[in-house]
Amino acid sequence: MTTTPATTPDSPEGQHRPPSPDWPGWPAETGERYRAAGYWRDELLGDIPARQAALRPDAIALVDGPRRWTYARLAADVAELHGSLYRLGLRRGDRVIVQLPNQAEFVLLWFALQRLGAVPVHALPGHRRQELTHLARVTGAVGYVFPERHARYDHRRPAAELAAAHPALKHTVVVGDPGGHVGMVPFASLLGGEAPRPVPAEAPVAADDLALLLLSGGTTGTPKLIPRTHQDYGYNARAAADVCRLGPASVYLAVLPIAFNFTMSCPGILGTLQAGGTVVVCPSPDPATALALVDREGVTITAVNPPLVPHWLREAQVGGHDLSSLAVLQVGAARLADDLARRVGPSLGCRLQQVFGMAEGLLNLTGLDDPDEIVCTTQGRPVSPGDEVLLVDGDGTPVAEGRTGELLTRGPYTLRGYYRSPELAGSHFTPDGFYRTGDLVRRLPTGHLSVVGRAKDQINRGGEKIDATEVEGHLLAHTAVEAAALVAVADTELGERSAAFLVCNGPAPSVRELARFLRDRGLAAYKAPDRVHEVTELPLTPVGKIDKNALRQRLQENGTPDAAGGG
Ligand code: OOB
Repeated sequence: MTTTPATTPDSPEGQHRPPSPDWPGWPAETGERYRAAGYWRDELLGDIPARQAALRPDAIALVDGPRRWTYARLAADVAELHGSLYRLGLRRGDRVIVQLPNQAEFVLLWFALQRLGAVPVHALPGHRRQELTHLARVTGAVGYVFPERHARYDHRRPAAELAAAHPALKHTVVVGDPGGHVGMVPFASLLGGEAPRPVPAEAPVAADDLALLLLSGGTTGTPKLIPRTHQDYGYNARAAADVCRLGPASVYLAVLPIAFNFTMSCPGILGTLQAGGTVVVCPSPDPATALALVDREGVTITAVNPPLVPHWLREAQVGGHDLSSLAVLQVGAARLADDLARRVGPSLGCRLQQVFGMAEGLLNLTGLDDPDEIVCTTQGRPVSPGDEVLLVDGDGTPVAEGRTGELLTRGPYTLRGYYRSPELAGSHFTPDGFYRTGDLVRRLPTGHLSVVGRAKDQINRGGEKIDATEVEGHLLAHTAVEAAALVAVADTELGERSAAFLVCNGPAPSVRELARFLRDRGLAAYKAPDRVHEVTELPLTPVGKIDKNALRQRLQENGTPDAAGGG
Protein backbone atom coordinates (compact mmCIF):
# COMPACT_ATOMS: atom_id res chain seq x y z
CA MET A 1 0.00 0.00 0.00
CA THR A 2 2.18 2.82 1.17
CA THR A 3 5.47 1.01 1.57
CA THR A 4 7.92 0.50 -1.19
CA PRO A 5 11.53 -0.41 -0.59
CA ALA A 6 14.05 2.31 -1.28
CA THR A 7 15.37 0.13 -4.07
CA THR A 8 12.40 0.72 -6.40
CA PRO A 9 13.91 1.65 -9.75
CA ASP A 10 13.43 5.35 -10.29
CA SER A 11 16.27 6.46 -12.48
CA PRO A 12 16.62 10.17 -13.06
CA GLU A 13 17.16 9.63 -16.80
CA GLY A 14 14.91 11.42 -19.22
CA GLN A 15 13.07 13.61 -16.76
CA HIS A 16 9.57 14.24 -17.98
CA ARG A 17 9.54 17.91 -17.14
CA PRO A 18 10.73 20.55 -16.80
CA PRO A 19 13.79 19.93 -17.57
CA SER A 20 14.20 23.23 -15.86
CA PRO A 21 17.34 24.64 -14.34
CA ASP A 22 15.12 25.96 -11.54
CA TRP A 23 13.71 22.75 -10.07
CA PRO A 24 13.97 19.02 -10.62
CA GLY A 25 10.81 17.31 -11.81
CA TRP A 26 9.87 13.66 -11.53
CA PRO A 27 11.71 11.11 -13.68
CA ALA A 28 9.92 10.49 -16.99
CA GLU A 29 8.90 6.90 -16.30
CA THR A 30 7.63 7.83 -12.84
CA GLY A 31 5.50 10.55 -14.42
CA GLU A 32 4.13 8.01 -16.91
CA ARG A 33 3.24 5.74 -14.01
CA TYR A 34 1.41 8.56 -12.20
CA ARG A 35 -0.49 9.43 -15.35
CA ALA A 36 -1.41 5.81 -16.09
CA ALA A 37 -2.66 5.41 -12.52
CA GLY A 38 -4.89 8.46 -12.99
CA TYR A 39 -3.13 10.54 -10.33
CA TRP A 40 -1.96 13.09 -12.82
CA ARG A 41 -4.49 14.49 -15.24
CA ASP A 42 -4.23 16.92 -18.07
CA GLU A 43 -6.11 19.53 -16.06
CA LEU A 44 -5.19 23.09 -15.19
CA LEU A 45 -5.87 24.70 -11.85
CA GLY A 46 -7.02 27.89 -13.58
CA ASP A 47 -9.85 26.02 -15.33
CA ILE A 48 -11.57 24.92 -12.11
CA PRO A 49 -14.00 27.88 -11.84
CA ALA A 50 -15.06 27.68 -15.52
CA ARG A 51 -15.40 23.89 -15.43
CA GLN A 52 -17.70 24.08 -12.43
CA ALA A 53 -19.56 27.09 -13.89
CA ALA A 54 -20.51 24.92 -16.87
CA LEU A 55 -21.94 22.30 -14.51
CA ARG A 56 -23.60 24.46 -11.86
CA PRO A 57 -23.58 28.15 -12.84
CA ASP A 58 -25.94 29.27 -10.09
CA ALA A 59 -24.45 27.31 -7.19
CA ILE A 60 -22.60 29.39 -4.62
CA ALA A 61 -18.83 29.00 -4.99
CA LEU A 62 -17.42 31.66 -2.69
CA VAL A 63 -18.65 33.69 0.29
CA ASP A 64 -16.80 36.55 1.98
CA GLY A 65 -18.96 38.43 4.50
CA PRO A 66 -21.93 39.82 2.60
CA ARG A 67 -20.27 39.16 -0.76
CA ARG A 68 -21.27 35.97 -2.61
CA TRP A 69 -20.09 34.52 -5.90
CA THR A 70 -21.97 31.93 -7.90
CA TYR A 71 -19.73 29.71 -10.01
CA ALA A 72 -20.79 31.69 -13.09
CA ARG A 73 -19.75 34.96 -11.47
CA LEU A 74 -16.53 33.49 -10.09
CA ALA A 75 -15.56 32.25 -13.56
CA ALA A 76 -16.44 35.65 -15.09
CA ASP A 77 -14.49 37.63 -12.48
CA VAL A 78 -11.48 35.35 -12.83
CA ALA A 79 -11.58 35.80 -16.61
CA GLU A 80 -11.82 39.55 -16.25
CA LEU A 81 -8.97 39.68 -13.75
CA HIS A 82 -6.90 37.46 -16.03
CA GLY A 83 -7.32 40.04 -18.78
CA SER A 84 -6.46 42.92 -16.47
CA LEU A 85 -3.31 41.21 -15.21
CA TYR A 86 -2.28 40.57 -18.78
CA ARG A 87 -2.77 44.21 -19.72
CA LEU A 88 -0.83 45.19 -16.63
CA GLY A 89 2.09 43.32 -18.18
CA LEU A 90 2.10 39.99 -16.33
CA ARG A 91 2.91 36.97 -18.46
CA ARG A 92 3.08 33.19 -18.32
CA GLY A 93 5.88 31.99 -16.04
CA ASP A 94 6.15 35.30 -14.14
CA ARG A 95 6.41 34.92 -10.38
CA VAL A 96 4.10 37.07 -8.28
CA ILE A 97 4.41 37.32 -4.50
CA VAL A 98 0.94 37.08 -2.98
CA GLN A 99 0.64 38.24 0.62
CA LEU A 100 -3.05 38.53 1.30
CA PRO A 101 -5.09 37.72 4.38
CA ASN A 102 -8.22 35.59 4.16
CA GLN A 103 -10.44 37.48 1.74
CA ALA A 104 -12.14 36.66 -1.54
CA GLU A 105 -9.54 38.67 -3.48
CA PHE A 106 -6.97 35.97 -2.66
CA VAL A 107 -9.09 33.35 -4.39
CA LEU A 108 -9.94 35.53 -7.42
CA LEU A 109 -6.33 36.60 -7.88
CA TRP A 110 -4.99 33.07 -7.43
CA PHE A 111 -7.18 31.63 -10.17
CA ALA A 112 -6.50 34.57 -12.48
CA LEU A 113 -2.76 34.02 -12.05
CA GLN A 114 -3.28 30.33 -12.82
CA ARG A 115 -5.21 31.21 -15.99
CA LEU A 116 -2.33 33.39 -17.04
CA GLY A 117 0.25 30.72 -16.25
CA ALA A 118 1.87 33.09 -13.75
CA VAL A 119 3.16 31.59 -10.52
CA PRO A 120 1.87 32.82 -7.15
CA VAL A 121 4.51 32.78 -4.42
CA HIS A 122 2.65 32.16 -1.17
CA ALA A 123 4.05 34.60 1.39
CA LEU A 124 2.53 34.32 4.87
CA PRO A 125 0.53 37.22 6.30
CA GLY A 126 3.13 37.77 9.06
CA HIS A 127 6.12 37.98 6.75
CA ARG A 128 8.11 41.18 6.82
CA ARG A 129 11.07 42.74 5.03
CA GLN A 130 13.52 39.88 5.64
CA GLU A 131 11.25 37.16 4.31
CA LEU A 132 9.83 39.23 1.45
CA THR A 133 13.29 40.35 0.34
CA HIS A 134 14.40 36.72 0.28
CA LEU A 135 11.35 35.72 -1.78
CA ALA A 136 11.84 38.58 -4.22
CA ARG A 137 15.51 37.77 -4.62
CA VAL A 138 15.17 34.00 -5.07
CA THR A 139 12.12 34.05 -7.34
CA GLY A 140 12.92 37.21 -9.32
CA ALA A 141 9.24 38.10 -8.83
CA VAL A 142 7.82 40.79 -11.11
CA GLY A 143 4.73 41.38 -9.00
CA TYR A 144 3.68 41.77 -5.37
CA VAL A 145 0.06 41.81 -4.23
CA PHE A 146 -0.65 42.84 -0.65
CA PRO A 147 -3.36 44.36 1.54
CA GLU A 148 -3.46 48.03 2.39
CA ARG A 149 -3.39 47.06 6.04
CA HIS A 150 -3.60 43.82 7.98
CA ALA A 151 -3.35 43.09 11.70
CA ARG A 152 -2.72 46.80 12.33
CA TYR A 153 0.25 46.81 9.98
CA ASP A 154 0.26 49.21 7.02
CA HIS A 155 1.90 47.32 4.13
CA ARG A 156 2.10 50.18 1.66
CA ARG A 157 5.33 51.94 2.57
CA PRO A 158 7.26 48.67 3.10
CA ALA A 159 5.87 47.46 -0.24
CA ALA A 160 7.11 50.60 -1.98
CA GLU A 161 10.52 50.11 -0.35
CA LEU A 162 10.61 46.46 -1.42
CA ALA A 163 9.83 47.44 -5.01
CA ALA A 164 12.46 50.19 -4.95
CA ALA A 165 15.08 47.69 -3.78
CA HIS A 166 14.11 45.13 -6.45
CA PRO A 167 13.89 46.70 -9.91
CA ALA A 168 12.48 43.43 -11.30
CA LEU A 169 9.44 43.93 -9.07
CA LYS A 170 7.55 46.14 -11.51
CA HIS A 171 3.96 45.58 -10.44
CA THR A 172 2.76 46.40 -6.95
CA VAL A 173 -0.95 45.79 -6.49
CA VAL A 174 -2.68 46.84 -3.29
CA VAL A 175 -6.00 45.48 -2.10
CA GLY A 176 -7.34 48.78 -0.80
CA ASP A 177 -6.21 52.36 -1.21
CA PRO A 178 -2.68 53.03 -2.57
CA GLY A 179 -2.51 56.02 -0.24
CA GLY A 180 -0.61 58.26 -2.62
CA HIS A 181 2.12 55.75 -3.50
CA VAL A 182 2.91 56.40 -7.15
CA GLY A 183 2.62 53.37 -9.42
CA MET A 184 0.80 51.22 -6.90
CA VAL A 185 -2.21 49.65 -8.64
CA PRO A 186 -5.46 49.39 -6.66
CA PHE A 187 -6.80 45.84 -6.95
CA ALA A 188 -10.36 47.16 -7.35
CA SER A 189 -9.34 48.89 -10.59
CA LEU A 190 -8.59 45.46 -12.09
CA LEU A 191 -12.19 44.35 -11.70
CA GLY A 192 -15.54 45.84 -12.61
CA GLY A 193 -14.14 48.36 -15.08
CA GLU A 194 -14.45 48.08 -18.82
CA ALA A 195 -15.96 45.08 -20.57
CA PRO A 196 -13.48 42.17 -20.63
CA ARG A 197 -11.28 42.07 -23.70
CA PRO A 198 -9.85 38.77 -24.95
CA VAL A 199 -6.30 37.97 -23.95
CA PRO A 200 -4.06 37.29 -26.98
CA ALA A 201 -3.29 33.61 -27.41
CA GLU A 202 0.11 32.61 -26.09
CA ALA A 203 1.79 29.27 -25.57
CA PRO A 204 -0.84 27.40 -23.59
CA VAL A 205 -0.29 26.58 -19.95
CA ALA A 206 0.56 22.88 -19.47
CA ALA A 207 -0.43 20.55 -16.65
CA ASP A 208 3.21 19.89 -15.82
CA ASP A 209 4.08 23.60 -15.63
CA LEU A 210 5.12 25.15 -12.37
CA ALA A 211 1.84 26.40 -10.88
CA LEU A 212 2.79 27.85 -7.49
CA LEU A 213 5.62 28.19 -5.01
CA LEU A 214 4.90 27.31 -1.39
CA LEU A 215 7.12 28.13 1.55
CA SER A 216 8.83 25.53 3.64
CA GLY A 217 9.19 25.91 7.40
CA GLY A 218 12.88 25.59 6.72
CA THR A 219 15.90 24.41 8.65
CA THR A 220 18.62 25.93 6.53
CA GLY A 221 18.65 29.56 7.61
CA THR A 222 16.31 30.95 4.96
CA PRO A 223 12.84 29.88 3.81
CA LYS A 224 12.98 27.31 1.03
CA LEU A 225 10.59 27.37 -1.91
CA ILE A 226 8.54 24.38 -2.92
CA PRO A 227 7.64 23.98 -6.59
CA ARG A 228 4.17 22.57 -7.20
CA THR A 229 2.71 21.80 -10.63
CA HIS A 230 -0.88 21.88 -11.88
CA GLN A 231 -1.07 18.10 -12.07
CA ASP A 232 0.48 17.36 -8.70
CA TYR A 233 -1.31 20.08 -6.77
CA GLY A 234 -4.64 19.31 -8.41
CA TYR A 235 -4.18 15.69 -7.40
CA ASN A 236 -3.25 16.68 -3.84
CA ALA A 237 -6.59 18.46 -3.50
CA ARG A 238 -8.58 15.73 -5.27
CA ALA A 239 -7.10 12.89 -3.21
CA ALA A 240 -7.82 14.80 0.02
CA ALA A 241 -11.35 15.66 -1.13
CA ASP A 242 -11.99 11.97 -1.84
CA VAL A 243 -10.98 10.95 1.69
CA CYS A 244 -13.21 13.76 3.05
CA ARG A 245 -16.03 12.78 0.65
CA LEU A 246 -16.53 16.32 -0.55
CA GLY A 247 -19.28 17.05 -3.04
CA PRO A 248 -21.51 19.89 -4.24
CA ALA A 249 -23.21 20.06 -0.82
CA SER A 250 -19.90 20.60 1.02
CA VAL A 251 -19.29 23.98 2.61
CA TYR A 252 -15.65 24.59 3.61
CA LEU A 253 -14.72 27.36 6.03
CA ALA A 254 -11.22 28.75 5.38
CA VAL A 255 -10.00 29.67 8.86
CA LEU A 256 -6.22 29.29 8.82
CA PRO A 257 -4.32 31.53 6.39
CA ILE A 258 -5.24 30.70 2.80
CA ALA A 259 -1.55 30.82 1.91
CA PHE A 260 -1.04 27.60 3.94
CA ASN A 261 -1.04 24.42 1.92
CA PHE A 262 -3.44 23.01 4.54
CA THR A 263 -6.10 25.64 3.77
CA MET A 264 -5.43 25.77 0.06
CA SER A 265 -5.54 22.13 -0.92
CA CYS A 266 -5.85 19.57 1.90
CA PRO A 267 -8.64 19.50 0.65
CA GLY A 268 -9.29 23.15 1.49
CA ILE A 269 -10.31 25.68 -1.11
CA LEU A 270 -9.16 23.76 -4.18
CA GLY A 271 -10.63 20.44 -3.08
CA THR A 272 -13.97 22.09 -2.31
CA LEU A 273 -14.20 24.02 -5.58
CA GLN A 274 -13.08 20.98 -7.61
CA ALA A 275 -15.99 19.12 -6.01
CA GLY A 276 -18.47 21.93 -6.78
CA GLY A 277 -18.93 22.92 -3.13
CA THR A 278 -18.89 26.30 -1.40
CA VAL A 279 -15.90 28.06 0.14
CA VAL A 280 -16.59 30.50 2.97
CA VAL A 281 -13.72 32.81 3.83
CA CYS A 282 -13.22 33.42 7.54
CA PRO A 283 -11.39 36.69 8.19
CA SER A 284 -9.95 35.52 11.50
CA PRO A 285 -9.54 32.27 13.47
CA ASP A 286 -11.27 33.88 16.44
CA PRO A 287 -13.66 31.16 17.67
CA ALA A 288 -16.72 33.42 17.97
CA THR A 289 -16.26 34.71 14.40
CA ALA A 290 -15.61 31.25 12.99
CA LEU A 291 -18.44 29.44 14.78
CA ALA A 292 -20.92 32.19 13.90
CA LEU A 293 -20.01 31.55 10.26
CA VAL A 294 -20.44 27.79 10.71
CA ASP A 295 -23.95 28.54 11.95
CA ARG A 296 -24.84 31.19 9.35
CA GLU A 297 -23.43 29.43 6.27
CA GLY A 298 -24.12 25.80 7.20
CA VAL A 299 -20.43 24.93 7.13
CA THR A 300 -19.80 21.18 6.83
CA ILE A 301 -16.00 21.04 7.13
CA THR A 302 -13.23 23.28 8.39
CA ALA A 303 -9.61 23.07 9.50
CA VAL A 304 -7.69 24.43 12.48
CA ASN A 305 -4.39 23.91 14.28
CA PRO A 306 -4.17 22.34 17.76
CA PRO A 307 -3.89 25.59 19.81
CA LEU A 308 -7.26 26.73 18.46
CA VAL A 309 -9.06 23.56 19.51
CA PRO A 310 -9.65 24.31 23.24
CA HIS A 311 -10.89 27.81 22.34
CA TRP A 312 -13.32 26.39 19.79
CA LEU A 313 -14.60 23.79 22.26
CA ARG A 314 -15.20 26.51 24.87
CA GLU A 315 -16.97 28.78 22.39
CA ALA A 316 -19.14 25.88 21.22
CA GLN A 317 -20.33 25.47 24.81
CA VAL A 318 -21.07 29.09 25.59
CA GLY A 319 -21.65 30.81 22.24
CA GLY A 320 -25.13 29.51 21.45
CA HIS A 321 -24.21 28.61 17.86
CA ASP A 322 -26.05 25.96 15.90
CA LEU A 323 -23.23 23.69 14.78
CA SER A 324 -25.41 20.86 13.51
CA SER A 325 -24.16 21.28 9.92
CA LEU A 326 -20.54 20.66 10.90
CA ALA A 327 -19.56 17.11 9.93
CA VAL A 328 -15.76 17.25 10.05
CA LEU A 329 -13.20 19.26 11.99
CA GLN A 330 -9.72 18.81 10.58
CA VAL A 331 -6.86 19.42 13.01
CA GLY A 332 -3.25 19.50 11.90
CA ALA A 333 0.06 21.34 11.39
CA ALA A 334 1.28 20.30 14.84
CA ARG A 335 0.75 17.33 17.15
CA LEU A 336 -2.73 17.22 18.68
CA ALA A 337 -2.66 15.81 22.22
CA ASP A 338 -4.61 12.54 22.43
CA ASP A 339 -6.73 13.78 25.36
CA LEU A 340 -7.77 16.90 23.54
CA ALA A 341 -8.48 14.85 20.44
CA ARG A 342 -10.96 12.73 22.41
CA ARG A 343 -12.96 15.82 23.40
CA VAL A 344 -13.53 17.12 19.87
CA GLY A 345 -16.27 14.73 18.70
CA PRO A 346 -18.44 14.86 21.83
CA SER A 347 -18.09 18.65 22.25
CA LEU A 348 -18.73 19.71 18.65
CA GLY A 349 -20.93 16.83 17.55
CA CYS A 350 -18.74 16.22 14.52
CA ARG A 351 -16.03 13.87 13.31
CA LEU A 352 -12.42 14.71 14.11
CA GLN A 353 -9.94 14.27 11.29
CA GLN A 354 -6.24 14.48 12.10
CA VAL A 355 -4.07 15.96 9.38
CA PHE A 356 -0.33 15.45 9.16
CA GLY A 357 0.84 17.28 6.09
CA MET A 358 3.66 19.33 4.71
CA ALA A 359 3.97 21.98 2.04
CA GLU A 360 6.52 19.66 0.39
CA GLY A 361 3.74 17.18 -0.41
CA LEU A 362 2.86 14.04 1.56
CA LEU A 363 -0.52 14.36 3.22
CA ASN A 364 -1.87 11.99 5.87
CA LEU A 365 -5.49 11.99 7.02
CA THR A 366 -7.44 9.85 9.40
CA GLY A 367 -10.46 8.37 7.66
CA LEU A 368 -14.05 9.34 8.40
CA ASP A 369 -14.80 5.69 9.24
CA ASP A 370 -11.62 4.94 11.18
CA PRO A 371 -12.18 3.71 14.75
CA ASP A 372 -12.17 6.49 17.36
CA GLU A 373 -8.98 5.17 18.91
CA ILE A 374 -7.12 5.55 15.60
CA VAL A 375 -8.60 9.00 14.98
CA CYS A 376 -7.61 10.23 18.45
CA THR A 377 -4.11 8.79 18.64
CA THR A 378 -2.68 8.84 15.11
CA GLN A 379 -2.07 11.52 12.53
CA GLY A 380 -3.61 9.57 9.69
CA ARG A 381 -2.26 7.71 6.70
CA PRO A 382 -1.19 8.80 3.23
CA VAL A 383 -4.05 9.91 1.00
CA SER A 384 -2.69 8.32 -2.17
CA PRO A 385 -1.86 4.70 -3.00
CA GLY A 386 1.04 6.26 -4.90
CA ASP A 387 2.59 7.64 -1.71
CA GLU A 388 5.70 5.72 -0.68
CA VAL A 389 6.65 5.89 2.95
CA LEU A 390 9.86 4.66 4.52
CA LEU A 391 10.98 4.89 8.13
CA VAL A 392 14.73 4.86 8.64
CA ASP A 393 17.22 5.13 11.48
CA GLY A 394 20.08 7.63 11.70
CA ASP A 395 22.12 5.59 9.19
CA GLY A 396 19.32 5.48 6.65
CA THR A 397 18.53 1.83 7.36
CA PRO A 398 14.81 0.95 7.45
CA VAL A 399 13.64 0.36 11.03
CA ALA A 400 11.76 -2.74 12.13
CA GLU A 401 7.95 -2.67 11.88
CA GLY A 402 6.46 -0.70 14.76
CA ARG A 403 9.71 1.13 15.63
CA THR A 404 10.25 4.86 15.39
CA GLY A 405 12.18 6.20 12.42
CA GLU A 406 12.64 9.30 10.32
CA LEU A 407 9.92 9.53 7.72
CA LEU A 408 11.12 9.52 4.11
CA THR A 409 8.61 9.85 1.32
CA ARG A 410 8.11 10.19 -2.41
CA GLY A 411 5.00 10.15 -4.51
CA PRO A 412 2.79 11.82 -7.08
CA TYR A 413 2.52 15.14 -5.23
CA THR A 414 5.77 15.25 -3.23
CA LEU A 415 8.55 17.46 -4.56
CA ARG A 416 11.83 16.07 -5.91
CA GLY A 417 13.83 19.17 -5.06
CA TYR A 418 13.49 22.76 -3.89
CA TYR A 419 13.21 25.72 -6.24
CA ARG A 420 16.58 27.14 -7.27
CA SER A 421 18.35 25.24 -4.49
CA PRO A 422 20.32 22.39 -6.06
CA GLU A 423 22.72 22.54 -3.11
CA LEU A 424 19.98 21.08 -0.87
CA ALA A 425 19.56 17.92 -2.94
CA GLY A 426 22.04 15.89 -0.92
CA SER A 427 20.82 16.89 2.52
CA HIS A 428 17.05 16.85 1.96
CA PHE A 429 16.60 14.01 -0.55
CA THR A 430 17.93 10.48 -0.93
CA PRO A 431 19.67 9.61 -4.19
CA ASP A 432 16.54 7.75 -5.27
CA GLY A 433 14.28 10.74 -4.78
CA PHE A 434 12.80 10.33 -1.31
CA TYR A 435 12.21 13.57 0.59
CA ARG A 436 13.63 13.49 4.12
CA THR A 437 10.83 15.01 6.22
CA GLY A 438 12.83 15.33 9.47
CA ASP A 439 9.79 13.94 11.31
CA LEU A 440 10.15 10.99 13.68
CA VAL A 441 7.23 8.70 13.18
CA ARG A 442 5.88 5.28 14.15
CA ARG A 443 3.68 3.25 11.82
CA LEU A 444 0.81 1.02 12.85
CA PRO A 445 0.02 -2.18 10.95
CA THR A 446 -2.96 -0.29 9.48
CA GLY A 447 -0.57 2.19 7.84
CA HIS A 448 -1.52 5.02 10.19
CA LEU A 449 1.34 7.20 11.30
CA SER A 450 1.93 8.61 14.73
CA VAL A 451 4.27 11.61 14.95
CA VAL A 452 6.51 11.18 17.97
CA GLY A 453 9.22 13.76 17.48
CA ARG A 454 11.44 15.66 15.12
CA ALA A 455 14.98 15.26 13.84
CA LYS A 456 15.08 18.71 12.21
CA ASP A 457 16.26 21.91 13.86
CA GLN A 458 12.87 23.56 13.91
CA ILE A 459 10.37 24.83 16.47
CA ASN A 460 6.69 24.12 15.76
CA ARG A 461 4.96 26.99 17.53
CA GLY A 462 1.35 25.85 17.36
CA GLY A 463 1.71 25.06 13.66
CA GLU A 464 3.95 28.02 12.79
CA LYS A 465 7.36 26.67 11.91
CA ILE A 466 10.47 28.47 13.10
CA ASP A 467 13.84 27.71 11.57
CA ALA A 468 16.28 27.80 14.50
CA THR A 469 19.29 28.53 12.29
CA GLU A 470 17.59 31.52 10.70
CA VAL A 471 16.70 33.13 14.04
CA GLU A 472 20.11 32.36 15.59
CA GLY A 473 21.74 34.26 12.71
CA HIS A 474 19.69 37.33 13.57
CA LEU A 475 20.28 37.01 17.32
CA LEU A 476 24.03 37.00 16.69
CA ALA A 477 23.69 40.39 15.03
CA HIS A 478 22.79 41.89 18.43
CA THR A 479 25.83 43.63 19.87
CA ALA A 480 25.36 42.01 23.30
CA VAL A 481 25.12 38.46 21.94
CA GLU A 482 28.22 36.32 21.48
CA ALA A 483 26.61 32.93 20.96
CA ALA A 484 23.01 31.86 20.49
CA ALA A 485 20.96 28.67 20.30
CA LEU A 486 17.22 28.47 19.80
CA VAL A 487 15.35 25.39 21.01
CA ALA A 488 11.76 24.32 21.55
CA VAL A 489 10.27 24.39 25.02
CA ALA A 490 7.08 22.48 25.76
CA ASP A 491 4.05 24.71 26.20
CA THR A 492 0.54 23.79 27.24
CA GLU A 493 -1.09 26.38 24.98
CA LEU A 494 0.95 26.22 21.76
CA GLY A 495 2.55 22.78 22.14
CA GLU A 496 5.94 24.43 21.76
CA ARG A 497 7.42 27.86 22.19
CA SER A 498 10.94 29.04 21.45
CA ALA A 499 13.66 29.54 24.03
CA ALA A 500 16.90 31.35 23.20
CA PHE A 501 20.06 30.44 25.09
CA LEU A 502 22.43 33.37 24.86
CA VAL A 503 26.03 33.90 25.81
CA CYS A 504 26.36 37.65 26.28
CA ASN A 505 29.18 40.15 26.70
CA GLY A 506 27.10 42.29 29.06
CA PRO A 507 23.55 42.32 30.36
CA ALA A 508 21.40 39.93 28.31
CA PRO A 509 18.67 41.59 26.25
CA SER A 510 15.16 40.91 27.52
CA VAL A 511 12.47 39.09 25.57
CA ARG A 512 10.83 42.42 24.72
CA GLU A 513 14.06 44.02 23.67
CA LEU A 514 14.87 41.10 21.39
CA ALA A 515 11.37 41.16 19.90
CA ARG A 516 11.87 44.82 19.04
CA PHE A 517 15.37 44.18 17.73
CA LEU A 518 14.19 41.40 15.43
CA ARG A 519 11.18 43.38 14.29
CA ASP A 520 13.44 46.29 13.37
CA ARG A 521 15.55 43.85 11.36
CA GLY A 522 12.38 43.05 9.40
CA LEU A 523 11.72 39.55 10.73
CA ALA A 524 8.20 38.13 11.15
CA ALA A 525 7.04 38.56 14.76
CA TYR A 526 6.30 34.87 15.43
CA LYS A 527 10.02 34.10 15.10
CA ALA A 528 11.02 36.19 18.15
CA PRO A 529 12.06 34.01 21.13
CA ASP A 530 9.38 33.51 23.79
CA ARG A 531 12.02 33.03 26.46
CA VAL A 532 15.59 34.13 26.95
CA HIS A 533 18.11 32.28 29.07
CA GLU A 534 21.52 33.75 29.67
CA VAL A 535 24.25 31.13 30.01
CA THR A 536 28.00 31.36 30.43
CA GLU A 537 28.62 28.89 27.63
CA LEU A 538 26.72 26.61 25.27
CA PRO A 539 27.19 22.86 25.71
CA LEU A 540 28.89 21.16 22.77
CA THR A 541 28.64 17.65 21.34
CA PRO A 542 31.81 15.57 20.90
CA VAL A 543 32.06 16.84 17.31
CA GLY A 544 31.84 20.46 18.46
CA LYS A 545 28.25 21.29 17.48
CA ILE A 546 25.90 23.01 19.92
CA ASP A 547 24.27 20.25 21.96
CA LYS A 548 20.62 21.22 21.65
CA ASN A 549 19.46 18.01 23.27
CA ALA A 550 21.34 19.01 26.42
CA LEU A 551 19.68 22.45 26.32
CA ARG A 552 16.23 20.95 25.85
CA GLN A 553 16.94 18.59 28.73
CA ARG A 554 17.90 21.49 30.98
CA LEU A 555 14.61 23.19 30.16
CA GLN A 556 12.70 20.04 30.94
CA GLU A 557 14.51 19.42 34.21
CA ASN A 558 14.36 22.79 35.88
CA GLY A 559 12.55 25.17 33.58
CA THR A 560 15.10 27.88 34.24
CA PRO A 561 18.54 26.52 33.49
CA ASP A 562 21.99 27.68 34.49
CA ALA A 563 22.27 31.36 35.42
CA ALA A 564 18.84 31.88 33.93
CA GLY A 565 17.84 35.27 32.65
CA GLY A 566 14.23 34.18 32.37
CA GLY A 567 11.60 35.67 30.13
C1 OOB B 1 1.83 21.74 7.50
O1 OOB B 1 2.79 22.07 6.61
P1 OOB B 1 4.18 22.80 6.93
O2 OOB B 1 4.94 22.73 5.68
O3 OOB B 1 3.92 24.12 7.56
O4 OOB B 1 4.89 21.93 8.05
C2 OOB B 1 5.16 20.55 7.86
C3 OOB B 1 5.64 19.97 9.17
C4 OOB B 1 5.74 18.47 9.17
O5 OOB B 1 6.94 18.02 8.58
C5 OOB B 1 5.67 18.18 10.65
O6 OOB B 1 6.91 18.46 11.25
C6 OOB B 1 4.67 19.20 11.15
O7 OOB B 1 4.71 20.26 10.21
N1 OOB B 1 3.30 18.68 11.21
C7 OOB B 1 2.82 17.90 12.22
C8 OOB B 1 1.46 17.65 11.91
N2 OOB B 1 1.18 18.28 10.74
C9 OOB B 1 2.31 18.89 10.34
N3 OOB B 1 3.40 17.40 13.31
C10 OOB B 1 2.64 16.64 14.14
N4 OOB B 1 1.32 16.37 13.91
C11 OOB B 1 0.70 16.84 12.81
N5 OOB B 1 -0.60 16.57 12.59
O8 OOB B 1 1.95 21.90 8.70
C12 OOB B 1 0.61 21.14 6.92
C13 OOB B 1 0.47 21.04 5.55
C14 OOB B 1 -0.67 20.47 5.02
C15 OOB B 1 -1.67 20.01 5.85
C16 OOB B 1 -1.53 20.12 7.22
C17 OOB B 1 -0.39 20.68 7.76
